[in-house]
Amino acid sequence: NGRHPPKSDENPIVREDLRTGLTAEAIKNDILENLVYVQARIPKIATRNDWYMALAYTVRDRLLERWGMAIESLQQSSRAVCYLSAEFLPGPHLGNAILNLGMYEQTKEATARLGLDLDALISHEGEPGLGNGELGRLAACFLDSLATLEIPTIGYGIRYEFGIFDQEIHDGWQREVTDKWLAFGNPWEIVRPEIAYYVPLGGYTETYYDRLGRFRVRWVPERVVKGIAHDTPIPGYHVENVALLRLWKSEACESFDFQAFNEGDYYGAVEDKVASETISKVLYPNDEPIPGKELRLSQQFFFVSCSLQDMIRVHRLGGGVPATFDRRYAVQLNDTHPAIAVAELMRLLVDKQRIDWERAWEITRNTFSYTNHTLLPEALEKWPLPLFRKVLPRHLEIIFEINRRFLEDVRLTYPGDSERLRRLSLIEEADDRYVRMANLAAVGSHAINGVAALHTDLLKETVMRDFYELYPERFLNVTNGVSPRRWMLLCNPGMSGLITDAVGENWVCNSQDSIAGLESFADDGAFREAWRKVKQGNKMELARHISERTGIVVNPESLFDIQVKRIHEYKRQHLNALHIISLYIRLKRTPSLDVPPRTVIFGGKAAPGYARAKLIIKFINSIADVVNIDPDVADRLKVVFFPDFNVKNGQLIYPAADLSEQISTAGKEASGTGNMKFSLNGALTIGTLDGANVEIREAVGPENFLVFGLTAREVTDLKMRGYRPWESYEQNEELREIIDLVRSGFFSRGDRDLFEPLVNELLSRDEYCLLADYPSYLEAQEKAGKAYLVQGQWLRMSILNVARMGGFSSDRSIREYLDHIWKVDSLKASGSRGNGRP
Ligand code: OAK
Repeated sequence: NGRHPPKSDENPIVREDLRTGLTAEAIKNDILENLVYVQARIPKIATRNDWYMALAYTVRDRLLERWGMAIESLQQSSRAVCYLSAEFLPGPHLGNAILNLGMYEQTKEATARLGLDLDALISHEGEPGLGNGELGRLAACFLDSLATLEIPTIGYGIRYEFGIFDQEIHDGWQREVTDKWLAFGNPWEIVRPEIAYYVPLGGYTETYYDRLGRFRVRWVPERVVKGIAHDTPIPGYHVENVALLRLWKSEACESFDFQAFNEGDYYGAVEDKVASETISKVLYPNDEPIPGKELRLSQQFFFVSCSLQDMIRVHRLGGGVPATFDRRYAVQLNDTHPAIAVAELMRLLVDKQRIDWERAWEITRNTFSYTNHTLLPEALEKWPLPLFRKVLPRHLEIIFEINRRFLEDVRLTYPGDSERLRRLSLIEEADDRYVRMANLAAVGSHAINGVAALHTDLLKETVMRDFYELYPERFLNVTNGVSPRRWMLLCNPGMSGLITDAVGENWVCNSQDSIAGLESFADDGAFREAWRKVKQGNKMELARHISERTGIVVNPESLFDIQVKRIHEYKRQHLNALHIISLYIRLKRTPSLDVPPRTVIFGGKAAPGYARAKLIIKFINSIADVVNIDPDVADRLKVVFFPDFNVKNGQLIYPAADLSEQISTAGKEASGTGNMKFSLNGALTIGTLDGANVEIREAVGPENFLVFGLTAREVTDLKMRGYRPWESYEQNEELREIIDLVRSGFFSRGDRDLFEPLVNELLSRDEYCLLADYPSYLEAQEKAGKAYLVQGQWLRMSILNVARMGGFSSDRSIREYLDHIWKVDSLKASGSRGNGRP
């Protein structure tokens, strides 16, 4: 359109210098043009949202220049990574894109010339909340790393119209408010009505003989919906590559049923349209599976089918044939939500492409690999057979056939071991029958990984033990990681600047080696002072937001003790709450107590149907109500529940933390990635030996990590012996006092019943062993308080944490996936191994 004059004659989209070729003046002009021609506003009456949109389109234009190149390389590359995930949590795009494109300074100048504040425009953006928690956020960090490492990548998922709910707090309780992320339009996506696929659902199957006289099966669906591609470019850092995030929106095949319309049944005619659009309407807000929800199964199949059909089409465009599908694609199943892909690819290859079963199965197994993200037994997905048959009759037949062949092999390996056969079967045969999605994923994948060393070990010992014994070579660990771009460079510019001054800018992409250079500054007084100032600034900024959002005034000099994550009993926010009560009582009793002032901050959403998690939020807020107005502890203890924890708020919270609470019952948290974000931003961790905490502690050094609590094995042993939590209550005076205080109604305006469900669970069962871990948690907290009082030492530990966290970059995780699972080469690498068999 002539707005971006080509810099090169041969290729109009190649720039001489991607990082500096974007002058402030050019950017300014583009913003103005977009304001007028896209946003239809003149500067005089433009709102902040108008300017934000104009700037967003300006930045997106620069991304789209890279888009064409990325598509081309996708088609030309020998093998591409496809990341199938029901959830993606990319966070706000604008700041990240500006940073990754290397155009921050020019954009700052351009907006200044227009009388605008760039940082205000960046903070104006909301976020696509298309995920519940860490599983979706991990997917987003992985796309960032894949783009940065210049790997041809497509992330496939669902374009939910309503993402995770917004959380409000009223009278201490969580209230869910509908997410409106699309209300003002989404400048980052490109709708592609021409890239659409039909997805059959329901109905029945029938057999027939084809023209060659071969016996075949045909699926006669009850209805067919259409999936339409919505594309978002995900830029790599200072490279020309972008990863492609392709999300599917469901629509009716025909907007109207014209026959019904002509018969005068207007509402009947639009019914199908409404039903079809329902599929991508809303994200299920649970971080555990939702048993028996037909819509959820339809969502999973819908996005998987669109994605596989899309891969086949792109492969064909590049001259490929279905029989070489596995050489073109490495497809990762992000937990079992997309595991139906195993049966769907078989259907597409066998029923549609007429490839024989054995060959199709080989292709399928070469294509897929599966990541497990939880050991919680209640979180393992299984579908009641009647429901499964109703939605996916053909897939059930295919799963039966996969299972028949699989169990035949198992029988040969373990003759007479019918118990094992029962456990390995893809079908659970109890009173009711279920399809086991983890078993389907395991059988249909060539690699199975856990997300932290401990988690992978436990996976092999517990939920996947039989599969591990059967296929030991398929199992490996890939510890999670986080993007140092978003989780340091973008969210913590002050600290990033210090690091760059100290070790150069390589740490942003090559974390492990470069950032380690920071160690030698840990004893440097001037550096420590600069570090302290940065942290202090971050804390003041968070304090400002806390006061705006909650009205609570906190002391930025106090120790910021933070726990942000989904609210769940196994994550034990209520253990943290018990510690607050103990500190409160101690301070009241002994005003001279030598502890630093503390601000305990919580954030996180509870699943709307998880009553006990919602009660934990109320519990925290009730404690806050009492503590925060008590003059006896004023300025020494404050409690804050920061509402609506999401990526954007996280970017504000992690950089301001002194102490990171990672206190799950050992063996329950698969990995954690929040733990990494905190430590990377200079917080010390107080944590159990759970998930990636174990590896973080090893990396930063045990002397720079506050460990406490039972180990995973000790938890199992304790339960085996018979755990009697009430004995802890009886034996520990302080614990008794705390629990009695809660029971007395002290935190609930005299209401003795309000927290009864929490207290009762702790005293009678205590599934997550809070009382067992309580004494050692308290001890570790005391240690943290003491350590904080010796400021120089604390700063030293903080610097060492950052210096030693380089290995937790998602770039490292992705390199491991590439080398050990996907066997995909970077676009910049010469030569190729992707043509070989995976
Ligand atoms: C959600 C639904 C089903 C199964 C797992 C999850 C999930 O979010 N798991 C989380 O995955 C993260 C990324 O690997 C881990 O860091 C968390 O520990 C784990 O709970």
